[in-house]
Amino acid sequence: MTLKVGVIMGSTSDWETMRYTAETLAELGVSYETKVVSAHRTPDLMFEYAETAKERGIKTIIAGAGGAAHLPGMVAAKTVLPVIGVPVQSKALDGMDSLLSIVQMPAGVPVATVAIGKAGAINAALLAASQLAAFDDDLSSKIEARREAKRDEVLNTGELQ
Ligand code: RP5
Repeated sequence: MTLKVGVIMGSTSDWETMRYTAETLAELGVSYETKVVSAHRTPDLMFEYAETAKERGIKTIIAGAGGAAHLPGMVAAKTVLPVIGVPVQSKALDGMDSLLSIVQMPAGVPVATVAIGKAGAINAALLAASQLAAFDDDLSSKIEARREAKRDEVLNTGELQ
């Protein structure tokens, strides 16, 4: 399977959140790689990753980071691939710092920002899959099937008494 999504994160501590991205991509059969790339601790690696992602076949990058979460924005500055930013729930400020660091990009360098934490990590995978599904009917059917399964779960467990 060709490599499609690059899932990167600022620290190994982000894996607790970003594993939901990986799990969701795996569930949909989307090929991905995972890597720790830090904007602050390994800036040269971050630029190299962003600059070479496209030529390595990656179609979308999902970048998770917490606190001073500069990774998604800096990666977006160095590639024209779509970048989805996942704000990791930080200990000190509960992820509001991560969210605001990621979401307020200047016009011209977009980062699609999802919710803080687990929901955002799952949705980042679904968003990346939807982008790829525009050119892949089989993947589109898998996303629809997942939606339907979730709908049925709610319908089947919706009785509270
Ligand atoms: C950010 O700093 C990472 O994305 C992580 O969310 C946060 C804390 O990193 P650690 O101190 O746990 O390595 O760069």
